[in-house]
Amino acid sequence: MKKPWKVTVLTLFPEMFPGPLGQSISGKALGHQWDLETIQIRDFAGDKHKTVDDTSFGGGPGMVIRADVLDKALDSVTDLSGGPLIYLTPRGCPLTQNMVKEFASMPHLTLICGRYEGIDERLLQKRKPLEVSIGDYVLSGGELGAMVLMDACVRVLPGVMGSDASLEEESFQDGLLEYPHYTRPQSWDGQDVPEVLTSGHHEKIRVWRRAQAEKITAERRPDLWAKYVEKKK
Ligand code: 6GU
Repeated sequence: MKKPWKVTVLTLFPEMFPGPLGQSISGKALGHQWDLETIQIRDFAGDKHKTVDDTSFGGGPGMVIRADVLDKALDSVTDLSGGPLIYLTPRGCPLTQNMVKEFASMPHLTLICGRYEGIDERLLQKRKPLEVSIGDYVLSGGELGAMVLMDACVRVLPGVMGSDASLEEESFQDGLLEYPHYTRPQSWDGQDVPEVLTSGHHEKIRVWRRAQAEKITAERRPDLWAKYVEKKK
């Protein structure tokens, strides 16, 4: 059997994992299509008090994770060369589906989760991780960001989603938001399912869904809509 896709997470809160990734689609695939390893950064502290952070030189609020402690934790990662080293931080490059597909195609990811105000800049200078953000808001730590990134990767691994058809559908609608979905009952709360969907006319359904996806994208996400229009030209 081929080695499963693997993620190593460095964190001060390993108990948070697998958390929600132990449920649903990613949970079923855990131990099969992918593996998760956590490393407690605190285990690499040098003093008896297990100190991992200190105050910021120059003053200001909050604590900074020490470069020496995190560096030792990274030395303990055996398969660092199997893929990118990623630091989850609000100042990183915003995560996209293209990045997700690229990360999922590598054998191994190493994720650094920061807490407090951040990490000593010298550790970043030495290890040069790819800095990744999951959006323009501030979380109290990188752990939720790491879980978001892993969830997005796991669902595109071969053999994880029930049928690869839904992933194909996703790429077919590339750059557009999802069209609306309906299921039984056909009439509910005074609302009927659009007739075209029960017509059995596959080409008409395809055209209707495309038009709906375009309408929703244009209304809600002018940024995505502009890219889509540009690409279609
Ligand atoms: Cl990855 N970490 C933190 N702490 N805050 C964030 C984030 C990550 N992405 C957006 N905000």
